Amino acid sequence: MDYETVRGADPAVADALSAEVTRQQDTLAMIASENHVSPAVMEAQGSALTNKYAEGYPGERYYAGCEQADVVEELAVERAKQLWGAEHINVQPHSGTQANMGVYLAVLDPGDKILSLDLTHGGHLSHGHPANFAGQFYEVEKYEVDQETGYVDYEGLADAAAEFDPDMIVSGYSAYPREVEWDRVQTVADDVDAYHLSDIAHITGLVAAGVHASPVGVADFVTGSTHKTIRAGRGGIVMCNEEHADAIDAAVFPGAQGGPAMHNIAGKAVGFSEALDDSFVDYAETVVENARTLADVFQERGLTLVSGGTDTHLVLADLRPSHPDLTGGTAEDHIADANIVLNANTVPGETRSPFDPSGIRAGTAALTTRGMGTAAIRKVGHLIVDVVDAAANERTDEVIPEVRAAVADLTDEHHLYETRGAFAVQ
Ligand code: DSN
Repeated sequence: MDYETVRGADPAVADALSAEVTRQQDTLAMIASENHVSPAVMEAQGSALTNKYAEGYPGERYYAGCEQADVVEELAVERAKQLWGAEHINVQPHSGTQANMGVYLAVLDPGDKILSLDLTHGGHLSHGHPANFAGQFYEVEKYEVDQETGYVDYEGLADAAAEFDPDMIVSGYSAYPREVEWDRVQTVADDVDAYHLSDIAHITGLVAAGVHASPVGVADFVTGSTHKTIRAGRGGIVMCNEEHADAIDAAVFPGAQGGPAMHNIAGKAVGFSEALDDSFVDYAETVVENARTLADVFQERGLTLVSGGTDTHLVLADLRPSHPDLTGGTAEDHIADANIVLNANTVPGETRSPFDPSGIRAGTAALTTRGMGTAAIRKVGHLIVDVVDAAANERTDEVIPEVRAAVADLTDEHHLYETRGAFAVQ
């Protein structure tokens, strides 16, 4: 990808865009919230719809000239309904956080109470962190995972709900490797007469493929992002029953947003269509199988995993027991130096700063898109631990060049835009 047209207009940006493609080709993307979309999704996102204002919804726009915007949005909605089975889906949120904002605005008043998982236990900023609007507009209390097991402490959640009497309980997490028991959260929400928002941003694709239980039809609201385990480009969605449809639509626009990013909605439509292909189920199953393999290798090599494994696309390692003097941030830097890109992450019972926490989080969605199976993932797992061990033993100068060479073999074998797994595009 040379970005020739951009280069003619703006060589500096073209250089950065080309270098980014090279970076993605030459590194292993293991940030659990990242993936690689198909060229078809990218082309749709780069389409003329970026020029169009289309405030409103199909058939009810505030501006003229929205015929094609309507076609694209209706396709996105129809395909999303097939993927997740919700009665009503709004595909306009610019991101998962904007989707959550839409839900809060739809049914909460400022000052209402939200009960959500602690950020250091796997929650998300938009579930009520003080630095986010949700923590500033609403009164927020936290529940936790059981620090022994790493699983959501559903009894603790029930106790916290009985004491706090929330208006909304948020389930669905950003750094939680286990299957969420939506019914158990719903029971608690019913007991305290609270709304239940299930934020499946990380597992949207796993839920669509049926490899993780679905909260649709259980929780009042389900939000997701469209660029993590589903490869439909950057954005968000909100799902609900017809009962809440008008409130959600009004909360997303004009409540939280102005004009929808129609080019991104086109990307969603294309990505959803790709995910409706039978091959997507194979993809999602392989993502989870690969994450389990990564978890096995990490444990064989002595790392301690939060919850002892995974049911999803991600693993979360607590470095403190095996490498007490190595922070997640230092590990992340050295691993990145070896061309494997993952992120430092807080862990339950965190004793360090969120800016340099004690864990590392790694996901398999992007590597699976590159066509990697368990044999390749085993190699990757060993390479990561080679670097972690080297960082703890001050042997990085010797080990990182070896790991970089092994990563280059893997990235050459699993080329990004020539053999994209199921799509085999270009
Ligand atoms: N930043 C995303 C993640 O990495 O989990 C969530 O928004």
